[in-house]
Amino acid sequence: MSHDFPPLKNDLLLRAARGEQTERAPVWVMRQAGRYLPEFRKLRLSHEFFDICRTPHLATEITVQPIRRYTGLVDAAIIFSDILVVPQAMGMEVLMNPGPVFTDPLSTPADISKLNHPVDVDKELGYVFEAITQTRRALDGEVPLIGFCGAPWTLFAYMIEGGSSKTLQKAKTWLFKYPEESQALLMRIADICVDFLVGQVKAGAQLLQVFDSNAGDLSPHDFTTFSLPGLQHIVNRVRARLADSSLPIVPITLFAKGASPALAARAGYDTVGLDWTQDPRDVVASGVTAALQGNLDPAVLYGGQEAIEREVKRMCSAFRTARGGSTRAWIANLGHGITPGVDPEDLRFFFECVHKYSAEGAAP
Ligand code: 1CP
Repeated sequence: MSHDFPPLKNDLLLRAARGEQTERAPVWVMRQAGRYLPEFRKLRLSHEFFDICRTPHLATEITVQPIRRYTGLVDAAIIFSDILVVPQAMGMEVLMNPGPVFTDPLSTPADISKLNHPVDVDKELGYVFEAITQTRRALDGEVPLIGFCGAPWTLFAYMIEGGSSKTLQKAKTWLFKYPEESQALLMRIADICVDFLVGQVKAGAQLLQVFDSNAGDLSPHDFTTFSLPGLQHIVNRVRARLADSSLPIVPITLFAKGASPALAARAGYDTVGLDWTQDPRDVVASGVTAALQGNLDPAVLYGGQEAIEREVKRMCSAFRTARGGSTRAWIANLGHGITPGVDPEDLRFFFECVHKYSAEGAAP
């Protein structure tokens, strides 16, 4: 590889993702570069959301904000971007005001012909690759950098709904009314995700995460029929392409929110992310052997420090019991993204509690 990045000083995340025993659980939180941070809100006042994503030095600055604030406490950075940059690369216009809005969502399969095909990922998403490379330099090896993308089903749902939706009625209509066209579009998105993730590793990403945030809206049968094939395609093709290009075969995490972890595990990712409705003891008992990530209810961060300490202790004990007494192969995190109203000092306390209660030899 042509990059010459500073050596990594903290590899807890990568070791846990590979299933190893670590001195304590590595910890980061989804959406850690975001609205709960005053330094983010300040920069956001003068810049549109997607302008920040498209401006590598701004994306770098925001990515490192939580690393700077929580030096020595947080064990990973995640590149500042959004899952919706993929639909943009496919030719769709997406605004953020304040949630995502597509100006011209797909309404019937005839609209698929309006999408860019094929998508030149280097050209359309090169700004993400540049941001990753700049961020790797800025991090100076303090912590590994995570790259990510949205899962085909979650992106498909946004492209049809035109924004966030409680019921996903339009997207599900497609699955049941146009199953073949839906599957073809899902696989087209999956192929773009493959190029995008491989490009992120080439640019310097050290672990990848796929967000299937809408997975829980599908029945187990429909998740298996419509979401799982794209997820499997992504992990298999990314690993093969990395090997063919002599790039590092980085660990890959699947966060399929709301899906059964045993089903999600069938996709074959190194790590399976859990939301807070799942108990790690049940997950391991159901035969899942992948590393696990999660899973504190993000709302606990509103409960004050006594609640945070009590719930982190409970979480550590659950993951430790799940693995027969060790915190092997566990990446501590919330069960979904951190929300805008959290006090950054309470997040600091969360990190400190994870360090204390996940340590080898800590009281069970
Ligand atoms: O106005 C603002 O500043 C927007 C807030 C914001 C932020 C900080 C959005 C809008 N996206 C992001 C960044 C973001 N999005 C990251 C960056 C890095 C980090 O984690 O620190 C990541 C990984 C995402 C991923 C993302 N975007 C997902 C998957 C994860 C999840 O939370 O389920 C989804 C569904 C989106 C869509 C999206 N982007 C933004 C909004 C408001 C939404 C709708 C869904 C939502 O409200 O969470």
